[in-house]
Amino acid sequence: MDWTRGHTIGHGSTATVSVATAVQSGDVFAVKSVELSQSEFLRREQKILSSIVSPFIVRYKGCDITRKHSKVMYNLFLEYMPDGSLRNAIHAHGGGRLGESLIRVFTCQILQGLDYLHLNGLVHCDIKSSNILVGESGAKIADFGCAKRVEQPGPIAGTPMFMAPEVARGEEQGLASDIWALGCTIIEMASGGAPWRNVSDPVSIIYRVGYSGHLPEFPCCLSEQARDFLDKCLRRDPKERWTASQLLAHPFLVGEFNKQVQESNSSSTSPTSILDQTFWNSLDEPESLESLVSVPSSTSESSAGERIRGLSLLSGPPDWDCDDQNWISAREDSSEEGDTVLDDIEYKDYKVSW
Ligand code: 3AM
Repeated sequence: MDWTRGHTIGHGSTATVSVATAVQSGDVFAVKSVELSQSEFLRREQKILSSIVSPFIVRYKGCDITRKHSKVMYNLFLEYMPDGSLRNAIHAHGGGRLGESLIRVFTCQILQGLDYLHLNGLVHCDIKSSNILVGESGAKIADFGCAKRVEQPGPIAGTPMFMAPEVARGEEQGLASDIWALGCTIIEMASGGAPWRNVSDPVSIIYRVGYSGHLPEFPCCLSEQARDFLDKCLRRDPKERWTASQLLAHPFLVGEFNKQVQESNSSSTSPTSILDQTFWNSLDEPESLESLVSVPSSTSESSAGERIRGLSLLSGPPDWDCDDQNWISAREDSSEEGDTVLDDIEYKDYKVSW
């Protein structure tokens, strides 16, 4: 596939992410790029993402290897998620915390993604708000650079602030560890801050998580139901933590889950995905975006779509104009500026087995 690289969206821990456009179709997608010699995490991500499909996981669109200046780059193509990370969405929202009805919608979507992964024997190993991306259809799990098969032994991976106690102690990293991290992500959404307060350096965090016997503080703004849900995620003993399937049936989520399933299964008058564009277009503009985002669950009659749409409008559309001069052609004759696609044989030589 011929493609052109657009402006840089951001720099992650393993790669630089840019917008890209397919030359023939004009389709816009995201490309994660890193030098081939440092592409271990990205190739691991490719291996996993290319084997899974879920509406709750960012979609894989291919990969290639290009030459840019004197560097050989590994590129991973992904569905473009226009509203960026959930972390950004939390911070973009006034007050830096989300209302409970929106927390419920996002939690339900992340959990459906986790349920799918776990049923397929995969552990994500790095669930946190900056690894959840938001688009028109809501939240999707991204960044599979640390993911592994559940039975696969391997080094502990992830982010200390979100590590479960058994992971911090280096004992095991299994399906239940993702559930703990989901609990930490809910705290991020509800408080706008880190799950553990007053600790910042990784060693202190690991000690606190692994050995203190404490739990992160539950945000006081959450309802009893939401706090009970958190309690089922944040059990220090991984055997006591609820599974993704059990949590989807918890009273905090069950109504939302049934609604999302119904919406996705319903007829042509309803969206095929809960936030189908036609569906968006048929919705009335909200009177107040603020009220959509923070409306309390007890009084909310709005659909998941309306609530997330409110959030996406608050965070603003991407700025397509700012970096136009940086667009380059992937197959330019001159390799001075652009990425030059290397041929398939060279690419296959670099594929890793996992
Ligand atoms: O640096 P920020 O948080 O603004 O959200 C991701 C992050 O943005 C974004 O790239 C940055 C580095 O990871 N990102 C990652 N994958 C993306 C995708 N598929 C993406 N943005 C849109 N679509």
